Amino acid sequence: MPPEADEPRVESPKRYAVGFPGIGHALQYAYEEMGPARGVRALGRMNQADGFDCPSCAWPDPSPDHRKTAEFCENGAKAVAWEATRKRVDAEFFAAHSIEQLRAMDDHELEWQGRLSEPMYLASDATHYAPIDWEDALQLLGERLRGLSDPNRAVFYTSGRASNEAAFAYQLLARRLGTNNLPDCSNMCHESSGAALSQTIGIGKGMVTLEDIENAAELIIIAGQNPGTNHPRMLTALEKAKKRGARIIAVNPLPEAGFTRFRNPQTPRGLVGPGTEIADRLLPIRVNGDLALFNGLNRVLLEREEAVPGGVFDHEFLDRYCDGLEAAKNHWRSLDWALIERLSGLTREQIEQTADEVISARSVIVCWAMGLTQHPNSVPTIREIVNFLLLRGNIGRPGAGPAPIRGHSNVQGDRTMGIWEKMPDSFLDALRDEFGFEPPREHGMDTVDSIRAMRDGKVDVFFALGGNFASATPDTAVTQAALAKCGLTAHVATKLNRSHVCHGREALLLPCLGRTERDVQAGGEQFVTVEDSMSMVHASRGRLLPPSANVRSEVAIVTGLAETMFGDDLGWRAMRDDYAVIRGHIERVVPGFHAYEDRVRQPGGFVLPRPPHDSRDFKTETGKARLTVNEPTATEVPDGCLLLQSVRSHDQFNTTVYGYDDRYRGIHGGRRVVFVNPFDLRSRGLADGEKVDLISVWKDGERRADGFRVVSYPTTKGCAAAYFPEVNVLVPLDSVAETSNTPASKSVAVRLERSAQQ
Ligand SMILES: Nc1nc2c(c(=O)[nH]1)N[C@H]1C(S)=C(S)[C@@H](COP(=O)(O)OP(=O)(O)OC[C@H]3O[C@@H](n4cnc5c(=O)[nH]c(N)nc54)[C@H](O)[C@@H]3O)O[C@H]1N2
Ligand SMILES: Nc1nc2c(c(=O)[nH]1)N[C@H]1C(S)=C(S)[C@@H](COP(=O)(O)OP(=O)(O)OC[C@H]3O[C@@H](n4cnc5c(=O)[nH]c(N)nc54)[C@H](O)[C@@H]3O)O[C@H]1N2
Ligand SMILES: [Mo]
Repeated sequence: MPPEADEPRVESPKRYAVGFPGIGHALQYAYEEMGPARGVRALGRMNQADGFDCPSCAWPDPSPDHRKTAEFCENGAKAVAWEATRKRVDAEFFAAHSIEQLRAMDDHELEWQGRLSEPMYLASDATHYAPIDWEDALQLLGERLRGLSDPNRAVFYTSGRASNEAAFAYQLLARRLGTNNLPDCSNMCHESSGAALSQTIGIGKGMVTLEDIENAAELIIIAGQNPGTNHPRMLTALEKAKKRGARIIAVNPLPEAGFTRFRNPQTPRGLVGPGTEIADRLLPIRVNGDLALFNGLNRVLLEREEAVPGGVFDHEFLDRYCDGLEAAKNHWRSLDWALIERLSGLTREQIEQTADEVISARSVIVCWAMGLTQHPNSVPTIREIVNFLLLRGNIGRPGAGPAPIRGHSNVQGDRTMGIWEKMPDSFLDALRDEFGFEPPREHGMDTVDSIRAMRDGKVDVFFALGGNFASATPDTAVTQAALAKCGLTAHVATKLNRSHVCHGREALLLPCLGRTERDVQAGGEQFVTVEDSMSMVHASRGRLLPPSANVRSEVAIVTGLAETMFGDDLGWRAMRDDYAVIRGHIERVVPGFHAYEDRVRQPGGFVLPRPPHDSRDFKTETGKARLTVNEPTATEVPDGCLLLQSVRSHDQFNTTVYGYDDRYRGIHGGRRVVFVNPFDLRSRGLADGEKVDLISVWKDGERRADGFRVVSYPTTKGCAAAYFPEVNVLVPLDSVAETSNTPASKSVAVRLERSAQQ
């Protein structure tokens, strides 16, 4: 039986990350799920030049000559163990469990059941999924797609684990059908980063390499990111930076464990020694206070520059490469410190002290993740960070630049491959020239728009290449009702999840190979390719045996479906037989992929061009990097409410819940907890350990989530935190970031009410 969640037990938060307990946990998972032999084999091949890419986060690998024998982290090991489990979900399992029974299971229990091992079909009004053979499944899905009155009544969702090859084939299928409805998890993730960076520096990706962090940056600011849990191998890079004298400032409403102390599991001293202090300073910002903070920092930089002209700004860089400086300067001059302090929750003194550290550093990197991207004002916030970097020429030279740290292992690659509802015409033209059909030009729907369309009865087929749409999206009740309105929901997946039991009138489950597994097609054994957070493209080759003979690769499923719909018109069969054929297409369609096959076969792969980083070439409308004016704002919080952000525990990967502990924050055996500052508890007459209901308050009404144990915790006053996806039910569908349309899942005003049942 899966372990059950019961009353969460709370102890004091950890002051250090990793070390022996971390390694122990990783190996325990590996052993339980895979058995010793398969476990050792799997972990030994992870992130090696001839092995598979870790299916967990998108942190880059060191260059091949610097890799350790065990180049993985605790959470990567969990991800592999979870995928390589020996448990199976087959026809027998589905015969024994009705949809109703499956719905009663929580997210952990659903995935814990094991690997999906044969295709399944749920007929309309049926109570159980029943087996279906592959040809019939693809035929049925193909017929439903071909039968649409309008191709825009189909939605093709992607989660960021799909390989470049699968993603390319998938977007080709959608566009061949005639729609750009290609929402993806990125719409909920780094879309705000992509939008802000495209507007200001002309490319929506990070401009920093691992070398920049490890060997060159003098100051690294980490805002809205929890690397100890979500990008653990980043701590190794930060430790290297620290050892050569770099300073690190964390900006976070929570004092996350990775910032205080890191015990590097890759070195013997790291396991037992005192560890490295990672952050020199933590700025305990108010949730959503970053736009005000960076405005304040820029204001101080301007003041210091005006006091000593030429002492702070990089005029040569600003004159030659940037525009918009004068308007931005006028804006910063007009700022009101009282407002900055109120919105950021930081004092002018703290901001001035930080600015002075910035001025004494010759090179500065700003890293960020979901703490900055999931607010209504995320796009201006990130633009203000770009301003901050541009003022001192901190882009396009060693040790400097913006570093959005990506989530899913190939989320950046999927976008490069055309998984986007708004791909530019240049991409669509290249697709037309390569394949000889006219792709649709009208922009498609992103994640939030897709939910709206489903809710309004405008979607007949929802098809997902991975992910867990029903749990990962906002406004859970609305989204799940929206999914039920679709004619057919079809999922290519490795494990059972909420989206498979919150289905349309009919549903299909198409089980696929995971990244750790051998993929043999007619043309022999295949490998796939992925792109990490720092634009490195490299190969990934699975080594483990597939979970059953009846699962297919994502590429085989997508191209097989295309063949049932269009015959072999675009050469789908050849793509399936040999993925090098797909890479050949990619090479001709996507810029930066010349000699793809040769270069990706080199150990470590190759890096895609990043014009601002490589040659200070900014492909914006004006050909210059753009300074912008971004008024300081923060999410409104009605009287008596707290600003709730949703975070990941140390025991989950997004909606995949490995277990009920969050070791670093001192939580054990449960996930329904809410972290609140002791001051805010006292002022509400609440005490640690009591149960509260969370009520979100937004202009369209209230939403509630019941029964959360209060944890008295050193988060910033006025703020609270709880786990994603438990609190997604509180996030209003229409509460989104301007421009990027990303759900504002870290800016939710909530009221706490003592639960009736304690
Ligand atoms: N083990 C593991 N690894 C993962 C994932 C996982 O679930 N588990 N998910 C992957 C994915 S898809 C992603 S996108 C990344 C996510 O990586 P993170 O962004 O690190 O993930 P979150 O848990 O959402 O953490 C958000 C952090 O931002 C802080 N924060 C919240 N609001 C604010 C704010 O307004 N301002 C500031 N300055 N900070 C704020 C929170 O306290 C928290 O430390 O991780 C990837 N890696
Ligand atoms: N409140 C709140 N909501 C959030 C967030 C937040 O911070 N707060 N974060 C957002 C972010 S950053 C993201 S990226 C999204 C994540 O949204 P998604 O990417 O949709 O969700 P995941 O939980 O990563 O998907 C897990 C499922 O993927 C399937 N899977 C795993 N491996 C594979 C594979 O190799 N192939 C296939 N086909 N399927 C596979 C399994 O069936 C598993 O159940 O959630 C977003 N939602
Ligand atoms: Mo993400």
